[in-house]
Amino acid sequence: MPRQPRPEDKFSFGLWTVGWVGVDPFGVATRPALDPWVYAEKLAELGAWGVSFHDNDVYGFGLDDAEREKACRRFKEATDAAGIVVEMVTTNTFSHPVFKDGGLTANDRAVRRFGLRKILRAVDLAAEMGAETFVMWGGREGSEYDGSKNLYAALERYKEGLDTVAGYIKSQGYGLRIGLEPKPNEPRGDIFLPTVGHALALIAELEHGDIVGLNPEVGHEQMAGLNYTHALAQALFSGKLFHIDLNGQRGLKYDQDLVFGHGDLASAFFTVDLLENGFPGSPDAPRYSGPKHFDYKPSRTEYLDGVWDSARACMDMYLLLAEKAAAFRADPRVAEAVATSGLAELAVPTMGPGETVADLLAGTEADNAFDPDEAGRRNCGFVRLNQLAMEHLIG
Ligand SMILES: [Mn+2]
Repeated sequence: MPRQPRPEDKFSFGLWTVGWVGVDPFGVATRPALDPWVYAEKLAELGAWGVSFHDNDVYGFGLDDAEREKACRRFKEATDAAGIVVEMVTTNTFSHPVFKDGGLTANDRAVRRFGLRKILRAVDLAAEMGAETFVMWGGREGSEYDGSKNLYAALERYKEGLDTVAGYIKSQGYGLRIGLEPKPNEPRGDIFLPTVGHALALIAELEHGDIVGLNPEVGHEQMAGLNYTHALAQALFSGKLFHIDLNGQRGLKYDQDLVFGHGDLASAFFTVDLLENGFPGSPDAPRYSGPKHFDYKPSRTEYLDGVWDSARACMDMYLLLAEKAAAFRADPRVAEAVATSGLAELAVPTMGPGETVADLLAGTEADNAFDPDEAGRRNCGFVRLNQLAMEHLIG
């Protein structure tokens, strides 16, 4: 039996996740599209706390203001009635052909102006809906051919676009923060801001970077062969972990968007351990307390029952892993293995209080007696520690 999610778990789903009808580059839909409010009501029934959407998940691309207003009101009434929070809103600047060369970094200036105006309208919508995070995934910001882009100007335009949106949020007094979502490729051959590190570097160049942070996605980091837990850690270290996208990915291939934990299970275990238990030995380090947002796709083999099964599975995987991680941390054998591994010592600064570089170069009595060969023979015990984690994970 799946575990019953609680509101304090803050599980949230994109409308486009359960709403994906199975269209892929090789085939048509394998299931029907339901109205957006039906997905929200069903997610609430399954125990989700929140929901998120792209502007065009709720109203069509070409709709006029009155139709747009009507669809948004209908959706907001449904979410309020179902007791589900709209925690994040984002903009679709990738589906329509106008965005085939990007929304903020298209060579065509008229397209960029159109894209920026669409994003600013979605910011207003996010504020109306009471969302706290505005995610910006630049899926079409990129290139297939390096000769087709002035890469310097592309970064300047990305910066200009982000500062315009962040400046607008501040000028309107909206309580929104922007979460950039890195991805290395797909749909573009190479997407700008391919990893968390690239995004942090651009944020550091922004005028309004204080309200711009990250929304790292499991699969997007793993598609680049990177470690998602390390990505979360780096974003936390920089005070920039504003939102997360959980899903599953199995290695360096197309964006699979599997159920959370159905990809690299050991990695998912340590992700949940970090989210639930924090950095071991650094109790004062930043923690993530935002929504656990799932951005996955119910596999194309599933009909509607399978859609709900997969949404339930995302939440259940997280809760199962949280139980395993808690048991791992509480195990006295783990405490002993942690002590052997010297894990706690990493939190001790390398230099002593008030110590100068000259002091360090002169060395303490211990420094001068230090035997590197003996230290090189130390058994770190990391394998034993990891085996205990695996024992808890599959035990
Ligand atoms: Mn995502």
